[in-house]
Amino acid sequence: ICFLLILMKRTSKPNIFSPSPLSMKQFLDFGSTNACERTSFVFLRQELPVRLANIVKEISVLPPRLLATPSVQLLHSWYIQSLMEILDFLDKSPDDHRVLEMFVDILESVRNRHNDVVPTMAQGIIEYKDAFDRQDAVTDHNIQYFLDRFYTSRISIRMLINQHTLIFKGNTNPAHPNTIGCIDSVCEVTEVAQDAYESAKMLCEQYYLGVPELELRQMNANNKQEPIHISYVPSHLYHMLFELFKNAMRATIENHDTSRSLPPIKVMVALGGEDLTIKMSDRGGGVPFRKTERLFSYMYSTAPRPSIEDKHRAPLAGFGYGLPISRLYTRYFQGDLQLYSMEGHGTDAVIHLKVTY
Ligand code: W6P
Repeated sequence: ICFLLILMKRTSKPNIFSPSPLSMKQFLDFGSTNACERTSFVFLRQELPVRLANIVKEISVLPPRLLATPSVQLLHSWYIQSLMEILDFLDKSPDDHRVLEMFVDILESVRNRHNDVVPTMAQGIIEYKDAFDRQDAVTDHNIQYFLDRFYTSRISIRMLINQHTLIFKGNTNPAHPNTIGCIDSVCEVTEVAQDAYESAKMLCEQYYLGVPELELRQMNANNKQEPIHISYVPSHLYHMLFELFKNAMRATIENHDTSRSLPPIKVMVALGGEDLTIKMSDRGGGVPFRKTERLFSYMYSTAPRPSIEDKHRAPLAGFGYGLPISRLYTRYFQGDLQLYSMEGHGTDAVIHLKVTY
């Protein structure tokens, strides 16, 4: 592994250690045209080590005192372990079906090993901040840069693993003929939005006395009669919308402490030729412009937390990493997530997704 890491030169020129990103179209094409397990195996046994090794390398150049925290050490060991397990397949025959079966099992155990990466990394950042640097801009910027790349890489690795294991284990799911791995080629956006609202509503009602209503509208410019559906990963979309709903609900309630009726959360879904856009508007009083960037900051989000005792009390606050990670999900398929706030009034959160046919 040391040898491998030394070989990975720091260069802008693509080489065999450079990741090969896949587009939504490539995922769809790959999964639908008689998906070949052998081809997928040969690609992944090269591609996953490249991506894992790049993460290991980036972890190893973290600030020494962050690298030294038990949480980051633990994470680091997971990545090295997974890297070794997958490298083990480089000399195995792709024509042996037992090798292919073993590979699927290894991928599943790799995925499970890394389930708690986000809270573990967050813990590391907290330890680092508590012990050393306070909120200085340089540290904040560097941590932001590292974590954006780290979590993007994690999203991409999990996507590759999920596609392979879902497509090649237990074969196709007859109940969902339109799914290709974890991609739904007719993902009903408003349905996902409804589901995300209902879940956030349950949480919200548990801790507050009320919940703002949902007003959901849509505009399909391509075909006014048709419901809106796109090729997308429903779990990603759900994750983002759930996060946005929690934020919008909390802001609305905290901004209307005494009044009886809460202004609704309005969601507009629009489909054009190129973009699918989802706008969620709350009247939660907004955030000052100077502070909107902080909503995406890992450093600020892990900042002086409401302490352990408060943990049961602030469920809608989430982990704090919800917004930055949601934005990474959108960017992973060339979309984006932006916040426009009017202090004194409310906030619009806008998700832009690229449409793939
Ligand atoms: C707020 C802050 C925020 C973040 C994300 C989504 C909605 C909102 N509303 O006040």
